[in-house]
Amino acid sequence: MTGDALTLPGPHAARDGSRGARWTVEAVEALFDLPFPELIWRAQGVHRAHHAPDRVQLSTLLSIKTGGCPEDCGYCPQAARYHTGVGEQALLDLDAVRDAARAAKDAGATRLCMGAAWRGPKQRDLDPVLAMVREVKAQGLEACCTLGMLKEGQAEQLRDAGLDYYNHNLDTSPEFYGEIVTTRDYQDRLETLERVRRAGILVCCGGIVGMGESRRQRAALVAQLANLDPPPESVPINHLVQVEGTPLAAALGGKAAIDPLEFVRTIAVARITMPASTVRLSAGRRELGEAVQALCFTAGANSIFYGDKLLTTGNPDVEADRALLGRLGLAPA
Ligand code: SAM
Ligand code: DTB
Ligand code: SF4
Repeated sequence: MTGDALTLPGPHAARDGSRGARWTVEAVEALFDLPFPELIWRAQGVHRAHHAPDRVQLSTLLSIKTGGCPEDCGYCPQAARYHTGVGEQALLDLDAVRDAARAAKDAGATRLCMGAAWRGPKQRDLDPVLAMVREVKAQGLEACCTLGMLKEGQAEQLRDAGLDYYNHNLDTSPEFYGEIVTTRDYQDRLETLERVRRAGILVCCGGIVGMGESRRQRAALVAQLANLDPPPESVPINHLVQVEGTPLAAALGGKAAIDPLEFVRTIAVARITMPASTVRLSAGRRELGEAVQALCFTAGANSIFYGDKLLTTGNPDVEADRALLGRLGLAPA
């Protein structure tokens, strides 16, 4: 193959001068289609131009309200309607959050991400969460929340409490979304993201791969993320964790829906299309194994969820992660 054959379209320049460059699905798919070494080489180049190549940001997850969720996300062990063995727990108290924040900081994390299994918070839910945000900040950590859809005014309250990031994932492409979730739509997700952005909170927004989507649909997810204006500061790329009792685990039967190298490609394409963003190698690291994780870092991932647990499922333990980063010559950011 000649060098010319690898010349690809990049983002389209803004037509009206008001928005940033836009990626077409075709241009993103063309990146996916590159020979693997070429794709990784390009991603590594973009990574080095925008980030310290040997640094990895560490975020610790804490489930502040577990299970019993009314939504029907086909991947999620916390949806009340699926029988996954995840029971419903009340909102954690402030002392438990303080303890978790201290433990995360002592272990070397710089951010605590608090997740709640809600469609969205009611005001009586939000008040105690605001106190949690203040407490996490008082412990010297960045604070992130993922609470579902936000109503008018709620993002401003979170911002005033000191929230740094709000996580709200687009999860998959607009075309595939309706096959995974029916209790809300893509536009609902975009509206919450807009509220977060307008309030001046940093945006954490990514998705899940390995749900049975096509490569084109993965490309369409990445294009959606990259075309947010501006792109999210933080982009979590999750590999589906198949949890027994969820519709997706039943449909896929415990067999991974994609080749692990396709997951690495997704990380590389996210890195190229969102050069300044932090790309987080998120759920599914235990299942991916260390060699694939090493490829993900090489492809431009520069953040992980760090701690023995995600929200309800397992994550590599902190000693294993420290050892892995050490073996790769990577250091916490
Ligand atoms: N309820 C809120 C919401 O849906 O926005 C916040 C918590 S929800 C658990 C946060 C994200 O976790 C989801 O958007 C999804 O991307 C991810 N997630 C949930 N279950 C997962 C699974 N089994 N594998 C990979 N990612 C998952
Ligand atoms: C994100 O993108 N992944 C995290 C976090 N944001 C909230 C959640 C992963 C959850 C994996 C399944 C579980 O542990 O319940
Ligand atoms: Fe509920 Fe969030 Fe799980 Fe969907 S992903 S079922 S909204 S906790």
